[in-house]
Amino acid sequence: ATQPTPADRFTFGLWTVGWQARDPFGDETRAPLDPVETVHKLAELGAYGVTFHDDDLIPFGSDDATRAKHIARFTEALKETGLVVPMATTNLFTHPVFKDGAFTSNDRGVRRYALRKTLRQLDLAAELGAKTFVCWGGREGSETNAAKDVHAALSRYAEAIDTLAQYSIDQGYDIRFAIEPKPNEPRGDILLPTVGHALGFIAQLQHADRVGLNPEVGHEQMSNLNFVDAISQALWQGKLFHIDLNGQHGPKFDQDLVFGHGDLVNAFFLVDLLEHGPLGGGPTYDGPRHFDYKPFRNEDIHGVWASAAANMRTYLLLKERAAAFRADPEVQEALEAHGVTGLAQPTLNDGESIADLLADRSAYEDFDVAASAAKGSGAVRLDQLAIEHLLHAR
Ligand code: XYL
Repeated sequence: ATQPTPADRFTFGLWTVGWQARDPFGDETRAPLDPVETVHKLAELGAYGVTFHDDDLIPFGSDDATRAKHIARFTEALKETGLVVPMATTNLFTHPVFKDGAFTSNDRGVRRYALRKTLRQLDLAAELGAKTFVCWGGREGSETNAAKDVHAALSRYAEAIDTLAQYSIDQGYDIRFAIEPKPNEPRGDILLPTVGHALGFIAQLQHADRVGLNPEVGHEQMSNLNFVDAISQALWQGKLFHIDLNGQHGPKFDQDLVFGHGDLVNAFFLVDLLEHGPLGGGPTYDGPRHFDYKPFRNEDIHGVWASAAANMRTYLLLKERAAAFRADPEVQEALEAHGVTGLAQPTLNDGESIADLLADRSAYEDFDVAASAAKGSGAVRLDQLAIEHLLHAR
C-alpha cells in the first residue's frame, strides 16, 4: 500500500508547498498558493492534515475583520475535505521586528510583542483542535558573542515557554509544546541547536511535563549528527511530541529536500524506528508524520504537488521495506545472535545487590576478557541485511 490515506497521518505545513522559492540570492519563482487550494489538493493526494504559522494563513498586519475572513475560508475548506490541524506554530522570524530574536530579543518590547503574537496563535490552535504547538526559535541566537548574553537569553527563553504553558493550563487547552532545534540559518548560531541541547533546556522548565520536541531530519544532519540516534533519545525520554520529516545531504545550508531524498539509509532506519520501535523493543511514535520540506526552486506548481506526493510515497515505500526487514527470520536470528536484542536485558539480575555483583567471580575474576575482546560484533552482517531489504534485494 503505497497509496497514502488519512490513516497514514501524513501532514504538511502550508509553508512547504506554499514556498514561493525566494532565497538569499534570488526572487520568488512561484506565485502565492491559496491555503484553501492547498487544503483541497493535499486532501486529494491522501494527506491527513495541515499545519501552519499564523502568518501563513493570515498575512502579517491584517485587521481583525480580514483575519476572521481568512480563518473562516480555511475552516470551511477543512470541513469540506475532512483535513485536520494537529499542529500550529508562530512566525517569529520573517518580520524585521524579530531581527534580533523574539522571546530572546535584547529589546524587551519585542519580547512582550512576541509573547502576545504567540498567545494569539495559541488561541487559534486550540480553536482548530491542534494538540501540538511548535516553537522554532529561528531568530533566537546571534552572530557574535559580544552582542548576546546567552545566559540571560536562556532565562528569557524558559520564561517564555513556561508562560505559554501556564496560559494553556489556565485556558484548559489540551496542547503540548514542541521545541524544534536547529543549529544555524537564519542566525549564525541559534539557541537550542540540537535535540540534546533542547532536552537539557526542557529539564530546567517549570512546566517540563508539557514541553517536548519537534526534531527535524535536516536540522540534526546540518550538525553532522545521526538523526535516528536523536529520535531514539527523544523517545527514550518520552519527549518525541512531533516530528519534521525531510531530506538533507550533510552539513551545509538547510536543504529541506523531500523525505528520503537525502541520507536514504538514515531515513530507512528512522521509519523502522518510528513504525516498529527500538530493535530490542520499546515505544513507537504515534503522532502525525509531518513533512517540512521545500519543493525545488526550479519546479512549477506541478512539481510542487509531485514533490508533496513524493514525500508520502517515499515514506510508505520505506515502511514496506522496514516491515520486511523486521519480519525476516534471518534478521531476527542475527539480532539475537549478535546480542542486539539482548541489550534490553538489565546488566544486574533482578534484586541483585552491588555486594552480590562484587562477590560474583564470573563477572570479573573469571571473566574471559581476551575471548570477549576477540569476538566480532556481527554488525556488518546486520548492516548488509538492512541494505538488502532497503534495496528490495530480499
Ligand atoms: C525552518 C523550520 C520551520 C519550522 C516551523 O527551518 O523548519 O519551518 O518547522 O517554524
